[in-house]
Amino acid sequence: MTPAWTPSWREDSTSLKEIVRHLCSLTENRRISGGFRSYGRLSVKNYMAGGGDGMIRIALSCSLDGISEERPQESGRCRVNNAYIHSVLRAGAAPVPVPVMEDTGSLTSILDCCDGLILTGGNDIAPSRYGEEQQPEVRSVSVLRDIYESLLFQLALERKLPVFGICRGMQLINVALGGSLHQHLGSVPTFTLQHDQEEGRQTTTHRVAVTSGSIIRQVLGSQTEVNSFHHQAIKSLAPGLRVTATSRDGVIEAVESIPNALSTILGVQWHPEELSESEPKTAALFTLFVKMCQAATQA
Ligand SMILES: [Mn+2]
Repeated sequence: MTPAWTPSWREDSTSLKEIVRHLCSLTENRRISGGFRSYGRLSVKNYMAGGGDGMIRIALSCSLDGISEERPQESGRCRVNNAYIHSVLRAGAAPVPVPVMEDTGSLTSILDCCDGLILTGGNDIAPSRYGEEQQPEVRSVSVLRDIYESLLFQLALERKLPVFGICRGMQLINVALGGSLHQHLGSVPTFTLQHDQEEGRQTTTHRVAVTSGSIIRQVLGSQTEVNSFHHQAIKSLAPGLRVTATSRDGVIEAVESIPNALSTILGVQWHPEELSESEPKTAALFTLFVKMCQAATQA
Protein backbone atom coordinates (compact mmCIF):
# COMPACT_ATOMS: atom_id res chain seq x y z
CA MET A 1 0.00 0.00 0.00
CA THR A 2 1.27 3.46 -0.78
CA PRO A 3 1.80 5.43 2.41
CA ALA A 4 -0.17 8.63 2.69
CA TRP A 5 1.56 11.95 3.02
CA THR A 6 1.50 13.24 6.55
CA PRO A 7 2.68 16.59 7.91
CA SER A 8 4.31 14.70 10.79
CA TRP A 9 6.89 13.25 8.42
CA ARG A 10 9.76 14.50 10.56
CA GLU A 11 9.00 11.60 12.87
CA ASP A 12 8.24 9.21 10.02
CA SER A 13 11.21 9.00 7.76
CA THR A 14 10.32 5.53 6.52
CA SER A 15 7.10 6.59 4.87
CA LEU A 16 8.79 9.72 3.54
CA LYS A 17 11.41 7.59 1.85
CA GLU A 18 8.66 5.41 0.43
CA ILE A 19 6.86 8.43 -0.95
CA VAL A 20 10.03 9.86 -2.46
CA ARG A 21 10.93 6.50 -4.00
CA HIS A 22 7.44 6.22 -5.39
CA LEU A 23 7.57 9.72 -6.87
CA CYS A 24 10.99 9.08 -8.40
CA SER A 25 9.77 5.90 -10.04
CA LEU A 26 6.75 7.69 -11.46
CA THR A 27 9.02 10.36 -12.88
CA GLU A 28 11.26 7.73 -14.44
CA ASN A 29 8.29 5.94 -15.98
CA ARG A 30 7.06 9.11 -17.62
CA ARG A 31 10.22 9.79 -19.54
CA ILE A 32 9.75 9.67 -23.27
CA SER A 33 12.72 8.57 -25.32
CA GLY A 34 13.97 10.40 -28.36
CA GLY A 35 12.31 13.75 -27.94
CA PHE A 36 10.45 15.78 -25.40
CA ARG A 37 10.73 14.67 -21.86
CA SER A 38 8.04 14.69 -19.26
CA TYR A 39 9.10 15.55 -15.76
CA GLY A 40 6.47 13.46 -14.04
CA ARG A 41 4.29 16.44 -13.34
CA LEU A 42 0.98 14.75 -14.03
CA SER A 43 1.82 11.61 -12.17
CA VAL A 44 2.94 13.53 -9.11
CA LYS A 45 -0.15 15.69 -9.27
CA ASN A 46 -2.32 12.61 -9.45
CA TYR A 47 -0.45 11.16 -6.53
CA MET A 48 -1.26 14.29 -4.57
CA ALA A 49 -4.95 13.95 -5.46
CA GLY A 50 -7.02 15.09 -2.54
CA GLY A 51 -4.74 18.02 -1.86
CA GLY A 52 -6.54 20.30 -4.29
CA ASP A 53 -6.73 20.69 -8.02
CA GLY A 54 -4.07 23.37 -8.50
CA MET A 55 -0.40 22.61 -8.82
CA ILE A 56 2.00 23.74 -6.14
CA ARG A 57 3.65 26.97 -7.39
CA ILE A 58 7.24 27.69 -6.52
CA ALA A 59 8.53 31.25 -6.85
CA LEU A 60 12.09 31.41 -8.23
CA SER A 61 14.26 34.46 -7.65
CA CYS A 62 16.08 35.79 -10.71
CA SER A 63 19.47 37.34 -11.24
CA LEU A 64 19.91 40.79 -12.73
CA ASP A 65 22.39 40.59 -15.60
CA GLY A 66 23.97 43.13 -17.88
CA ILE A 67 24.43 45.85 -15.29
CA SER A 68 27.85 46.55 -13.85
CA GLU A 69 29.77 49.40 -12.29
CA GLU A 70 31.43 49.88 -15.67
CA ARG A 71 28.08 49.96 -17.50
CA PRO A 72 25.57 51.52 -15.09
CA GLN A 73 23.51 52.94 -17.96
CA GLU A 74 22.36 49.45 -19.02
CA SER A 75 18.86 48.46 -17.95
CA GLY A 76 19.92 44.81 -17.76
CA ARG A 77 17.82 41.66 -17.91
CA CYS A 78 16.30 39.18 -15.46
CA ARG A 79 17.41 35.60 -15.84
CA VAL A 80 16.99 32.24 -14.15
CA ASN A 81 18.85 29.11 -15.21
CA ASN A 82 16.71 26.42 -16.79
CA ALA A 83 18.18 23.90 -14.36
CA TYR A 84 16.01 25.45 -11.61
CA ILE A 85 12.94 25.43 -13.85
CA HIS A 86 13.42 21.78 -14.76
CA SER A 87 14.17 20.72 -11.19
CA VAL A 88 10.87 22.21 -10.02
CA LEU A 89 9.02 20.62 -12.93
CA ARG A 90 10.54 17.22 -12.18
CA ALA A 91 9.28 17.58 -8.62
CA GLY A 92 5.75 18.02 -9.90
CA ALA A 93 5.36 21.74 -9.23
CA ALA A 94 5.00 24.85 -11.38
CA PRO A 95 8.02 27.21 -11.45
CA VAL A 96 7.25 30.95 -11.22
CA PRO A 97 10.27 33.15 -12.00
CA VAL A 98 9.88 36.49 -10.23
CA PRO A 99 11.34 39.59 -11.94
CA VAL A 100 13.99 41.58 -10.08
CA MET A 101 12.29 44.70 -8.71
CA GLU A 102 11.86 46.73 -5.56
CA ASP A 103 8.09 47.10 -5.93
CA THR A 104 6.87 45.50 -2.70
CA GLY A 105 3.24 45.54 -3.86
CA SER A 106 4.04 43.55 -7.00
CA LEU A 107 6.27 41.11 -5.15
CA THR A 108 3.53 40.62 -2.57
CA SER A 109 0.95 40.03 -5.27
CA ILE A 110 3.11 37.38 -6.93
CA LEU A 111 4.05 35.61 -3.69
CA ASP A 112 0.40 35.52 -2.65
CA CYS A 113 -0.11 33.13 -5.59
CA CYS A 114 2.84 30.90 -4.63
CA ASP A 115 3.28 28.06 -2.15
CA GLY A 116 7.05 28.21 -1.69
CA LEU A 117 10.16 30.19 -2.61
CA ILE A 118 13.50 29.12 -4.05
CA LEU A 119 16.27 31.70 -3.68
CA THR A 120 18.71 30.91 -6.47
CA GLY A 121 22.48 31.12 -6.89
CA GLY A 122 24.44 34.10 -8.14
CA ASN A 123 26.97 36.76 -7.33
CA ASP A 124 28.14 38.06 -3.97
CA ILE A 125 25.96 39.85 -1.44
CA ALA A 126 27.11 43.37 -0.49
CA PRO A 127 29.20 42.91 2.69
CA SER A 128 27.60 46.07 4.11
CA ARG A 129 24.46 43.97 4.59
CA TYR A 130 26.30 42.05 7.32
CA GLY A 131 28.20 45.02 8.65
CA GLU A 132 31.57 44.47 6.97
CA GLU A 133 33.70 46.51 4.62
CA GLN A 134 34.19 44.99 1.17
CA GLN A 135 37.34 42.96 0.51
CA PRO A 136 38.93 43.06 -2.98
CA GLU A 137 37.87 39.49 -3.86
CA VAL A 138 34.14 40.29 -3.63
CA ARG A 139 32.53 39.97 -7.06
CA SER A 140 29.77 41.72 -8.98
CA VAL A 141 27.57 42.98 -6.17
CA SER A 142 24.03 44.00 -7.16
CA VAL A 143 22.44 46.14 -4.47
CA LEU A 144 19.09 45.90 -6.26
CA ARG A 145 19.16 42.10 -6.27
CA ASP A 146 20.11 42.08 -2.58
CA ILE A 147 17.13 44.28 -1.74
CA TYR A 148 14.74 42.31 -3.98
CA GLU A 149 15.67 38.89 -2.59
CA SER A 150 15.63 40.14 1.00
CA LEU A 151 12.10 41.44 0.35
CA LEU A 152 11.04 38.13 -1.20
CA PHE A 153 12.45 36.24 1.77
CA GLN A 154 10.71 38.53 4.27
CA LEU A 155 7.38 38.20 2.43
CA ALA A 156 7.76 34.41 2.36
CA LEU A 157 8.39 34.30 6.11
CA GLU A 158 5.34 36.48 6.77
CA ARG A 159 3.27 34.01 4.75
CA LYS A 160 4.88 30.96 6.39
CA LEU A 161 5.96 29.74 2.96
CA PRO A 162 8.76 27.16 2.92
CA VAL A 163 12.00 28.60 1.54
CA PHE A 164 14.83 26.73 -0.20
CA GLY A 165 18.06 28.71 -0.57
CA ILE A 166 20.63 27.47 -3.06
CA CYS A 167 24.25 28.71 -2.90
CA ARG A 168 23.88 32.51 -2.80
CA GLY A 169 20.27 31.85 -1.71
CA MET A 170 21.43 30.10 1.46
CA GLN A 171 23.89 32.92 2.13
CA LEU A 172 21.14 35.49 1.62
CA ILE A 173 18.92 33.71 4.18
CA ASN A 174 21.75 33.68 6.70
CA VAL A 175 22.51 37.37 6.18
CA ALA A 176 18.83 38.37 6.26
CA LEU A 177 18.45 36.59 9.61
CA GLY A 178 21.48 38.33 11.10
CA GLY A 179 24.42 36.06 10.23
CA SER A 180 27.59 36.89 8.30
CA LEU A 181 29.74 35.45 5.48
CA HIS A 182 33.35 34.66 4.79
CA GLN A 183 33.99 37.13 1.98
CA HIS A 184 36.62 34.91 0.33
CA LEU A 185 37.37 31.32 1.32
CA GLY A 186 40.81 31.57 -0.29
CA SER A 187 41.80 34.07 2.42
CA VAL A 188 41.12 31.53 5.19
CA PRO A 189 43.99 28.99 5.43
CA THR A 190 41.89 26.25 7.04
CA PHE A 191 39.59 25.98 4.02
CA THR A 192 41.68 23.64 1.92
CA LEU A 193 39.15 22.06 -0.46
CA GLN A 194 38.44 23.45 -3.93
CA HIS A 195 35.03 25.05 -3.39
CA ASP A 196 35.11 27.06 -6.62
CA GLN A 197 35.51 24.18 -9.01
CA GLU A 198 36.47 24.52 -12.66
CA GLU A 199 34.79 21.27 -13.68
CA GLY A 200 31.37 21.25 -15.38
CA ARG A 201 28.14 22.16 -13.63
CA GLN A 202 27.03 18.52 -13.33
CA THR A 203 30.36 17.24 -12.01
CA THR A 204 30.67 16.57 -8.28
CA THR A 205 34.02 17.44 -6.74
CA HIS A 206 33.77 17.23 -2.96
CA ARG A 207 31.83 15.41 -0.30
CA VAL A 208 29.67 16.74 2.51
CA ALA A 209 28.70 15.01 5.74
CA VAL A 210 24.99 15.38 6.46
CA THR A 211 23.90 15.94 10.06
CA SER A 212 21.92 13.22 11.77
CA GLY A 213 18.28 14.16 12.34
CA SER A 214 18.26 16.86 9.66
CA ILE A 215 15.52 17.14 7.05
CA ILE A 216 17.88 16.66 4.10
CA ARG A 217 19.40 13.53 5.65
CA GLN A 218 16.13 11.74 4.92
CA VAL A 219 16.82 11.90 1.20
CA LEU A 220 20.59 12.41 0.98
CA GLY A 221 21.76 9.95 3.64
CA SER A 222 24.79 10.52 5.87
CA GLN A 223 27.00 11.88 3.10
CA THR A 224 26.70 13.02 -0.47
CA GLU A 225 28.95 14.18 -3.31
CA VAL A 226 28.34 17.77 -4.40
CA ASN A 227 29.29 20.23 -7.11
CA SER A 228 30.77 23.42 -5.69
CA PHE A 229 30.77 26.91 -7.21
CA HIS A 230 31.29 29.28 -4.32
CA HIS A 231 34.14 31.38 -2.98
CA GLN A 232 32.13 32.57 0.01
CA ALA A 233 30.37 30.70 2.83
CA ILE A 234 28.54 31.24 6.09
CA LYS A 235 30.79 32.64 8.84
CA SER A 236 28.51 33.34 11.80
CA LEU A 237 25.31 31.34 11.69
CA ALA A 238 22.11 33.36 12.09
CA PRO A 239 19.75 32.75 15.01
CA GLY A 240 16.97 30.36 14.04
CA LEU A 241 19.20 28.23 11.80
CA ARG A 242 21.20 25.08 12.43
CA VAL A 243 23.95 23.46 10.37
CA THR A 244 22.87 20.34 8.49
CA ALA A 245 25.95 19.56 6.39
CA THR A 246 29.65 20.40 6.42
CA SER A 247 32.61 19.67 4.16
CA ARG A 248 35.78 18.01 5.45
CA ASP A 249 37.52 21.38 5.87
CA GLY A 250 34.67 22.73 7.99
CA VAL A 251 32.72 24.87 5.52
CA ILE A 252 29.00 25.07 6.34
CA GLU A 253 27.39 23.37 3.35
CA ALA A 254 23.74 23.20 4.41
CA VAL A 255 21.38 24.71 6.99
CA GLU A 256 17.76 24.40 8.04
CA SER A 257 15.48 26.34 10.34
CA ILE A 258 15.15 25.21 13.92
CA PRO A 259 11.73 23.50 14.14
CA ASN A 260 8.88 25.86 14.93
CA ALA A 261 11.19 28.89 14.88
CA LEU A 262 10.25 30.21 11.43
CA SER A 263 8.87 29.04 8.16
CA THR A 264 10.58 25.81 7.24
CA ILE A 265 13.84 26.81 5.61
CA LEU A 266 16.33 24.62 3.76
CA GLY A 267 19.65 25.90 2.43
CA VAL A 268 22.46 24.21 0.56
CA GLN A 269 25.77 25.67 -0.55
CA TRP A 270 26.08 23.49 -3.64
CA HIS A 271 23.92 23.40 -6.80
CA PRO A 272 21.44 20.50 -6.61
CA GLU A 273 19.46 21.90 -9.54
CA GLU A 274 22.33 20.85 -11.81
CA LEU A 275 22.32 17.30 -10.42
CA SER A 276 18.59 16.55 -10.22
CA GLU A 277 18.39 15.07 -13.70
CA SER A 278 21.13 12.51 -13.14
CA GLU A 279 20.84 11.79 -9.42
CA PRO A 280 17.56 10.42 -8.03
CA LYS A 281 18.39 11.47 -4.49
CA THR A 282 18.99 15.04 -5.58
CA ALA A 283 15.73 15.00 -7.51
CA ALA A 284 14.19 13.77 -4.25
CA LEU A 285 15.48 16.89 -2.51
CA PHE A 286 13.26 19.01 -4.75
CA THR A 287 10.37 16.58 -4.33
CA LEU A 288 10.82 16.87 -0.58
CA PHE A 289 10.70 20.67 -0.80
CA VAL A 290 7.53 20.57 -2.90
CA LYS A 291 6.01 18.21 -0.33
CA MET A 292 6.87 20.71 2.39
CA CYS A 293 5.11 23.42 0.38
CA GLN A 294 2.10 21.15 -0.09
CA ALA A 295 1.96 20.46 3.65
CA ALA A 296 2.23 24.19 4.43
CA THR A 297 -0.84 24.90 2.31
CA GLN A 298 -2.81 22.51 4.50
CA ALA A 299 -1.47 23.72 7.83
MN1 LIG B 1 31.60 23.60 -1.31
